[in-house]
Amino acid sequence: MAPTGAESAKADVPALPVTLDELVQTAKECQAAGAAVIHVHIRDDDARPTLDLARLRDTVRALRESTDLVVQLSTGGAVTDSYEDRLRVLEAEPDACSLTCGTVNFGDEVFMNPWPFMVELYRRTQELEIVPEFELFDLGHIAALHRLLDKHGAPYGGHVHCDLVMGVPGGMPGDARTLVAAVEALPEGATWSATGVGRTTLPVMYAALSAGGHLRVGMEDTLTFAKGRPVASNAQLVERAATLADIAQRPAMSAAEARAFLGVKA
Ligand code: KMH
Ligand code: ZN
Repeated sequence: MAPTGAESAKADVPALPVTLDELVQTAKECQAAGAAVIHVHIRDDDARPTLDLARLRDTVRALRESTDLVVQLSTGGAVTDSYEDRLRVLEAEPDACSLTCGTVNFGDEVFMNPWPFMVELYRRTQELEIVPEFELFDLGHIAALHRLLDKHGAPYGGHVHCDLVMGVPGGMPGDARTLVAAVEALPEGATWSATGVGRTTLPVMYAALSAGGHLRVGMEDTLTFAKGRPVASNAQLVERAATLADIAQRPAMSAAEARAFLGVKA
């Protein structure tokens, strides 16, 4: 579950959780609705994206006190964040972190993930025993993931877990045939979730459920619930995903099951 992201403004999306209290409340609601992992971006007092380390530490602590969710901090941040700040995120000691496997056009911006940065981030996850979730925005990112594993060994957690982020303008499209192509290219034994951004939310969710994947949903990626109907809350998106997963006979994992599945440090 990805409740906030770095791209939307609170002024435009009043339901977006931006304070610590809002984030914790959202996390509790989403866990009750079936979420097991929270992918976290935080905001400053003016609701702008920040990677402030003290705030990240407070956030990890507060989420652990109030929920059992696997706490996965974003190392992607906002497109304007420095590599140094993005690497420092790991010092907040999360259970897991995102690790994007290549640069990608990101709407009108560029989300920068050059090879040396990827390698440094990966080595730090191994040293600090933080489970990386490999974020794949494009098929070329999967080739970079293979190269990373070949050169730098297995991830902490014991197996490779990925998230296909589909439908970003500039990345791979969010449709079933692209999802199948991406899944077929993943490393042997990898597990994966998928996320469809914007109007690709539902096609990607159905495709992921039928192809054996897990789901990431939330207001980082989806602001429209249905045509003409803005998302009311993150829990609304989690409830829909959990319902579809139940119908597909692939019910959501508990947070405890997700911890064991991902190999999170006890
Ligand atoms: N906000 C994007 C530039 C991640 O969290 O690792 C990057 C992003 C990916 O959201
Ligand atoms: Zn993110």
